[in-house]
Parts: sequence; structure tokens; C-alpha cells
Amino acid sequence: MPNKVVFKEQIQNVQILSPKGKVDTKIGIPEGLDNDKLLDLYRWMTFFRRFDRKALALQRTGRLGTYPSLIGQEAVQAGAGLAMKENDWVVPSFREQGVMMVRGVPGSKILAYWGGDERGSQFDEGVNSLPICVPVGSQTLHGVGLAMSMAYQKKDAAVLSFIGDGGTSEGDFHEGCNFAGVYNAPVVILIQNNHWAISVPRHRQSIAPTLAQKAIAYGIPGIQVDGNDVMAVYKVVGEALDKARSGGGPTLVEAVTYRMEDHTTADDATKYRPPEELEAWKPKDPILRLETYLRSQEILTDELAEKFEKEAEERVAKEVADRDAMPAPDPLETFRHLYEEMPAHLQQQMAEMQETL
Ligand SMILES: Cc1ncc(C[n+]2csc(CCOP(=O)(O)OP(=O)(O)O)c2C)c(N)n1
Ligand SMILES: [Mg+2]
Repeated sequence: MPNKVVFKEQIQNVQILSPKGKVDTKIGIPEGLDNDKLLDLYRWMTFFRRFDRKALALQRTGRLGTYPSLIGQEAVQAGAGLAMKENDWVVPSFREQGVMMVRGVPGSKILAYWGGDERGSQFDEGVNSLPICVPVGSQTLHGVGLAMSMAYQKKDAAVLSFIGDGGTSEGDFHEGCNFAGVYNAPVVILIQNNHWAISVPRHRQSIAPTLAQKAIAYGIPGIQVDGNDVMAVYKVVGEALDKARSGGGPTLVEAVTYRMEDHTTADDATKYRPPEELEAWKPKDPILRLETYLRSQEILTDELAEKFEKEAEERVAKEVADRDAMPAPDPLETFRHLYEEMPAHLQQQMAEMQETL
């Protein structure tokens, strides 16, 4: 008969801003979030939504191949992005255009990527973001590896590595979490639990009541946060990054949010998603929640909101114009950069294409 408990653990959930836009006074507004910073968060979130609406429209008119919208997940990406410090790195999956833009990736590059242009993955020096990465689960390995290398080089920086709820079923995620723990890697693995992995619902992904508890098996802290509450995301991710930077090791954060759109433009969620579920999430909208709070405190006025709208519209137009201004890629690039020395058969094919061109 077992006669003693050898291990016990609990998973906490953090919410500061309620869906009605009220601050939990027991926790209070997180340190670092003064009125200007709160407005910054709001500005980014409204910009993300506008950018995505434009990108969806561009896809419908044939100017992008496909596009994965982050609409509904703005608080996770703005909150986590603004909680990062200059030298930190972000390791995105494929729905992280928001946090990537916060880190300095131009929106025009995001549009280029989804238009099938490889230059959409080439960022300027000093932009600390890996490129968009579609293979589900791989991001944890990249993020943990990058973090291990930064610790090895004694850099004062941490990595924020993104993954979806679906991604947590991949072996790569588990291997990455294990390495993160064993090597005390300065990484925050952020699960965006948006409740769907294409047509597979969260409850078919795992019967574990939280995804954060997957951390327990690897001996690292796991915490859940209301992903539609930008204040809570900012606090939880910020504290985890600070801890990682100061040698305190990795954290697994599960941000509970909702994908309001189709998986990508190649999907039709009405075929599998109960409409009541979507309706139930609408009042929890992350932008609406912050806006309600900001207006109640008279931090946001009609005038300011209008100004932000106009700025966002202009910025989106500029990103599209910058994308359009990129010269057409050289088709011969298809052959380059694969081998140090190009094999004979590729040289021949390249010469043939050159002739045709
Ligand atoms: C290894 C691998 N398997 C399958 C796919 C196809 N695929 C692309 S996105 C996706 C679902 C991902 O769901 P989740 O991790 O929850 O992220 P979300 O799309 O919700 O952001 C799948 C199966 C892929 N890209 N990579
Ligand atoms: Mg998902």
C-alpha cells in the first residue's frame, strides 16, 4: 500500500481584467502598465485586427496564397510582445504576425511570405524574430535550442517560443520541454490555446483539463492565463521572461483564447464548428475588453480612438504599398542557396530556365 505523497502540484489561472472590463483589485494593474503603455497595447491590438482583415481581403482577390488570421488572439500577441525586452527573441509559429510586427518585422514581409515570396523570411539585423515556421511542434525545439545557445553565450536575453494547442500533441513539443528543464534554458514556451487545431477541437486534443499541466512531467513551472486579458498576459509572460533572463529557467504558459476566424483562408469552419460556440466567445473579445476598461477610466476618448483608427488604416496601406513596391523575385533564386556547390543536374536546369527567360 502506498503510504506517502511524493509529489503534488497545482495549476494557477491568472485573470486581471474581467470580460466586463473590470480590474481585479486584489492583483491590480501590473507594474509597467501606465496609461501610455495601456494605450500602446490597445493601438497594437486594433492594428493587428485591421491588418488581418486587409490580408484576408488580399487573399480573396488572389494576391496572397493563403492566410492564417489571428483575430480573437490579439491580447496574447500584444501582451506577450510588449512584455519582451530588446535582446529577447521570438520564435513564431504561423499565426504570430502580431507579435512579429511588435518585434519589428515589417507587415510587408508577412504579406510577401503568404504570397509565396521567400524574401518574406529575411529580416534586417537587429530584428529578433525567427521567420514564420509552419511545421507544427517544431517551434519548441527551435526556441529551446536558441535559448540554450544564448545561455551558453551568457547573453542577457530570453526566448519566447510559440505553439498551438494542437502542437502540444507533437513529440517535438515534449522533447523541447524536457530539454528546456534539463538544461535550465532561458525560454518561455507559450501555448496559444485557441480551442481548435484546424477541425480538431481542444477536447479531442487531450483529456488533460489544462495544457499548462503538461509542464509538471518535465519538472518546470506551468501556468494558465486568460489569453483574452491583455493585462494578465503582459504580467504572466513578463514575469516568466524576467525569471528566464536571470537564470531561473523555463516556464510553460497556456494562454486560453479563441480563434474567431477560419483556420486559414483554405478552411471553412462552419463545416465543423458549432455556431453557438463562436457566439459565446464574442462577448469575451480581447479588444472590446480593454476598450471598455480604458473608456471607463477616460484614458481612451472618442477622439483618441478615431486617431488610432486612422493611423492603423494608414499603416496597413503602407505595408501593402511596401509589399507591392518589392521588385519581382528572380526565378533563378529557386536554384540557389540549397547546396554549397550546385549539383550538375541543377546547373543544367538553371541554364535551361535562364535561356527560357
Ligand atoms: C507537422 C505538421 N503536421 C501537420 C501540419 C498541418 N497543419 C497546419 S496547422 C495545423 C493545426 C495546428 O493547430 P494548433 O497547433 O492548435 O495551431 P492553430 O492553427 O490553432 O494556431 C495542422 C495540423 C503541419 N503544418 N505540420
Ligand atoms: Mg489551435
